[in-house]
Amino acid sequence: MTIPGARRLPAAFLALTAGIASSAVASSPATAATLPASALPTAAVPAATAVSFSSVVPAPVQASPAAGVTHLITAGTTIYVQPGSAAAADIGGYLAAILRRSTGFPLPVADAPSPNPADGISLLLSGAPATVGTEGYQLDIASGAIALHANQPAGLFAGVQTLRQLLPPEIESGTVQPGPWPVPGGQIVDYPRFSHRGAMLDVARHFFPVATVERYIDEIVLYKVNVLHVHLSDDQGWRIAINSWPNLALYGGSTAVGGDPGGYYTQAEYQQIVAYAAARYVTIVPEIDMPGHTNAALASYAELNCSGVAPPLYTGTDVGFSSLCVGKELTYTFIDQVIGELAALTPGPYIHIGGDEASSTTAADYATFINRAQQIVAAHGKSVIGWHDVVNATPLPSTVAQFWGTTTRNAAVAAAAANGTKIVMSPANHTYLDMKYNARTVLGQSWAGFIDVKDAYNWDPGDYLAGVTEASVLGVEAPLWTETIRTLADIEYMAFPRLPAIAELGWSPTSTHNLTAFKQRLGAQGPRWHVMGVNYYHSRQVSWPAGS
Ligand code: TNX
Repeated sequence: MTIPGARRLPAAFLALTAGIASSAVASSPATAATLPASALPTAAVPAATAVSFSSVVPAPVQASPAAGVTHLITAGTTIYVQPGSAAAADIGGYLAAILRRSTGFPLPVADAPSPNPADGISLLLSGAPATVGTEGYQLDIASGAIALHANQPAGLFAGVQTLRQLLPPEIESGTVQPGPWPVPGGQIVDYPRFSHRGAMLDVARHFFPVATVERYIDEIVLYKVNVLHVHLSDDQGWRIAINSWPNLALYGGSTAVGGDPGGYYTQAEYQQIVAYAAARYVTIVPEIDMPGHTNAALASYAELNCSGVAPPLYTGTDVGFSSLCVGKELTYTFIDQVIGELAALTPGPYIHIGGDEASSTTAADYATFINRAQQIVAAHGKSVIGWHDVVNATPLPSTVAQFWGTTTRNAAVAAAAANGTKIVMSPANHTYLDMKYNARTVLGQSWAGFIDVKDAYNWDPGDYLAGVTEASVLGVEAPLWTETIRTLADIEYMAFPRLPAIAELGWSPTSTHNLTAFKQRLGAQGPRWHVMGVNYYHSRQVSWPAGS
């Protein structure tokens, strides 16, 4: 599909993916001590080349720049990590892999010699204030050393993303760049507002290979997104191999919207995605949509249909016509086996059971079905997330409802929240990445309206739905449905620059909310996406720097 105004993808396109190093504290052969003097920096770098603290997305809780102070990453820089922590060593390896590609420096990863190293970049699991919690961090940048302190590895990983954004955009290059590599001095103390900061990718309407999902994970973690919800089944395709029901993937996965090629993940491939995500502090939430959105399953097994007759495979984009047979006991055996296999492959706490748009199921049947599905998920040791329609059943205390409406009032959701149900906020008119930016956008749909940057950013997840207070909100999620989305370039075009807006709403405190400042922060990402080969939409609502 041709996208007007879209960037062509530079050669660095596929070179982006930085590997997480193995847990060994890897040391590259050349250390600062063994480098020739000529490899060490000689000239002072003008501070003006350093990025500003006000360019970081999501906006940090507290950022105190130190005027005139700059730290220079050089060929002599060592990345120190918390001794005895395999996780810290892995994060050190991850940071080193990103920085080595563009700097060409050896950047050895070594155990920190003391709790306060006087040089290098230290990733330490000590010295962070308790207030930053499990995902927050404190970043201190002085001319002599950079120290990142966190209470947990997730906080180090988040802090590393901030550090990346404080380096010049060329740091994201897949090839060696001339530098220099200044980091602005000062202190950042930072932690998230919400624990659930999600993106969703629909791999059912169109299938995307493992490499595309991994690339998307690499892109979203830059904005501290920590959940990837994968919509694994729908009317148009079933995308995960289930050993006890093999035709689901083999037949139900064989096509896609418009008759495009299908595909599915083997269980090993799904586990590869889960592991790739976990190494980047992202929890995978797998979704098997039910009882509606099930034509691919119904086409694969005649016995799942109330009529006993399998419908043909479906490649259109209508919704709401299919349903599992609520009155058949086999339906629950089916769900039990599918969820059992999926739960065994999924370390995260949630299984998403969809539950949306079950328009060909009566209200009573819907409640019966969802209540049984909840019990089945619980029996496999997981909690349910469902689209907010599930509040029309009887949510278990652990069930989370994902709001996808377009209004600020929903009595049933408000009542569930008052009753203890936690809510993930995905209002379609603000967070749906498949909505067009405007009438000229070729990709996407417009049933929930056009969504440009201002629409994605200007709402408050903690004070949006009448009767749903911040305490009931688990977080936010930006879904990308893929009826019209066929390639990685399409995914990127719809996600950027809107996904970082949703990510900021999930992370940053309301005190930092400011559209004018956000347009500048977001604009600063443009040169990074250019270097990374991310195919982003040049929204006119963003203050892009010249040349991005
Ligand atoms: C509604 S949101 C759907 C999806 C479609 C999407 C297209 C939701 C829970 N269901 O099935 O893909 O709209 O924007």
